[in-house]
Amino acid sequence: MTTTSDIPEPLIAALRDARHVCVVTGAGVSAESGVPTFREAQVGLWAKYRAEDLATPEAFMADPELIWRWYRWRRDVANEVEPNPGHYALARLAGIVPRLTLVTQNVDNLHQRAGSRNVIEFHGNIFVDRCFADGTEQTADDSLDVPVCPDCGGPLRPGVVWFGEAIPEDALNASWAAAIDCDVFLSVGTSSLVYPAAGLADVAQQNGAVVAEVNPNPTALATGFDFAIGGTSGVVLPELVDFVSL
Ligand code: BV8
Repeated sequence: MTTTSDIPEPLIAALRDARHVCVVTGAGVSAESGVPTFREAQVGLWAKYRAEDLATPEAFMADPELIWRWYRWRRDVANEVEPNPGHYALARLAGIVPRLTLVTQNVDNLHQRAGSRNVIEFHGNIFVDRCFADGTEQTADDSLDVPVCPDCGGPLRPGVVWFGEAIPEDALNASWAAAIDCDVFLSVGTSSLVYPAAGLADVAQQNGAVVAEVNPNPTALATGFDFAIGGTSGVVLPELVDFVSL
């Protein structure tokens, strides 16, 4: 069987036989929708900042107005784009394999808009607002530069997980359990630099799963995986799902 994306036949066979498939996605899955990846140089006003330096509680406390401007810009970007064939392929795969667990590091809601259900949002969701003090979900008054919590009067923050913050317990536990239980683990569109998300592939491999990466730029972890497919998710995933569905 020849494929334009060089998808190895043993991987397709493993997916066809799989009882449980776990997929972890990163910013690369949204790249073909037009959302800049997390570590790509930022554009325009944000070109002079590194995302890692802005996505921290320290940055928010130092300049909440700047951080709200950054997240509102990212919300606008996410709202202006559409899911791409890679997102839709993963939603389709969920209807083909007996069980699929989709864990995303992305905060842009594109998997959900493509029809994926029960998405585990490992790093939260950019469209959720939370009280900075106690993390309760609130509704921001977007007319304010820094929206305030109706309960405590303190600042609200975007409902994402910043560097140095713990992953939401339910998301961490569910992802960990899926990595342990799955037969095939797909790491798609992530640089595998951020932990604990990047550690899930190893958990899967230690528990006997077949592990494959889909990324046009092989990551440092890829050499330890069973397969590394050097292509974009918008091209590879639809083809992979077509072959699995045959
Ligand atoms: C934690 C949400 C502990 C926000 C994000 C010092 C102090 C504290 C912690 C640490 C520390 N040193 C290290 C750590 C751990 C730290 C970490 O891993 N740092 C790294 C940088 C070394 N991790 C944490 O802090 C985590 N928490 O450890 O807590 C703890 C425990 C208990 C109590 C308290 C604390 C929390 C990390 C979460 C950070 N938040 N996002 C926001 O979005 O604003 S992470 C951020 O990186 C995004 O979520 C992003 O998804 C994620 C990973 O990046 P990628 O998705 O991989 O994106 P990237 O741009 O890097 O790569 C894109 C890839 O796609 C590339 O490989 C590219 O080749 C590929 N690609 C491009 N186009 C395509 C494509 N692939 C396919 N198709 C294409 N078309």
